[in-house]
Amino acid sequence: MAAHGRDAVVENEDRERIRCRLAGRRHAVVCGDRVRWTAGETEGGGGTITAVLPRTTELARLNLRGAAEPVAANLSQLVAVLAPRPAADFGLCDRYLAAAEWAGLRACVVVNKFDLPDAPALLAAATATYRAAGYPVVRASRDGEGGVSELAARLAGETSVLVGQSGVGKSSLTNRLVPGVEAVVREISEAASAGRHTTTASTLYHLPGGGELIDSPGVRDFAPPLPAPREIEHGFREIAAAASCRFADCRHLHEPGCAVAAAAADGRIDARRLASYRELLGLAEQLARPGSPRFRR
Ligand SMILES: Nc1nc2c(ncn2[C@@H]2O[C@H](COP(=O)(O)OP(=O)(O)OP(=O)(O)O)[C@@H](O)[C@H]2O)c(=O)[nH]1
Ligand SMILES: [Mg+2]
Ligand SMILES: [Zn+2]
Repeated sequence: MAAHGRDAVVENEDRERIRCRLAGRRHAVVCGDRVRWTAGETEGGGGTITAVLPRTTELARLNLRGAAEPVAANLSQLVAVLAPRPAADFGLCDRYLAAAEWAGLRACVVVNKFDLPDAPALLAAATATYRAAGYPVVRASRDGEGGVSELAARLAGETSVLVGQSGVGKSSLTNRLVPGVEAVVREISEAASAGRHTTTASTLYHLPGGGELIDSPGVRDFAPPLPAPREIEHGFREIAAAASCRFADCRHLHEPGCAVAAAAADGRIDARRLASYRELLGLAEQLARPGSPRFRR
């Protein structure tokens, strides 16, 4: 349900929660993991995680040392949350969506805080970019009638993670989507961050209509571990779909007969998405060079 370093909250079949500690040194445990555990003999009734079961999917990020670090496991869907405030970062959203593609997750984009005056303009921009790419774009707001109904329908039956910049309203949406959870969230975040209501660890909740929702800590930036250069285009589904180029190994930079460049020139592919693709391709090629230093942010 939640993990922080070697400490985790585990839920059993009866939905009872047990504080557990991960045994051994080699493995990490993350939110969404399925684990084998044993009840502790100690007072307080904690347990020990003895094994992390194989993951069906994994969302990971590059950490500060340039190594892949799992963030959440066994997901079926990534939900990228944008808001008018803090100002939406489409490049960040592109990197999250690419991570979802490489990890084999469904993905959608939420334009949150729809009560704010500049939200309709953001929805128009996000729709133009992401619906054209093949992603559902839904509006949401923590308040008001129907504020989360469209999103709730998207989450039903899925194991979803809410991701995005700090302050876009992920926890507020979680509170609205999971009745009765608000007090717990506030309590935990106040204890952990001295009154700042910012999420410090991913936490999994059961949705009332079925399905699971993970509220994750906001980020300032996010980079996924990159696949080989040839796989980068599969992080951008509309680019991969348009890539009937003259050369089979076209990188969609400035090659003659590039179908992707042609699609961008007549507006069928968003120029900003193509720029995000080229940026990640550049990084992947840098990493693939023999003897290249590891990617640092
Ligand atoms: N106007 C408006 N403000 C909102 C809405 N949802 C959240 N907020 C405000 O946005 C701020 C951040 O909300 P959170 O839910 O804590 O955002 P978060 O994405 O969980 O932030 P991190 O945990 O730091 O990643 C708070 O001050 C909320 O009151 C909304 O729908 N409309
Ligand atoms: Mg939060
Ligand atoms: Zn091309």
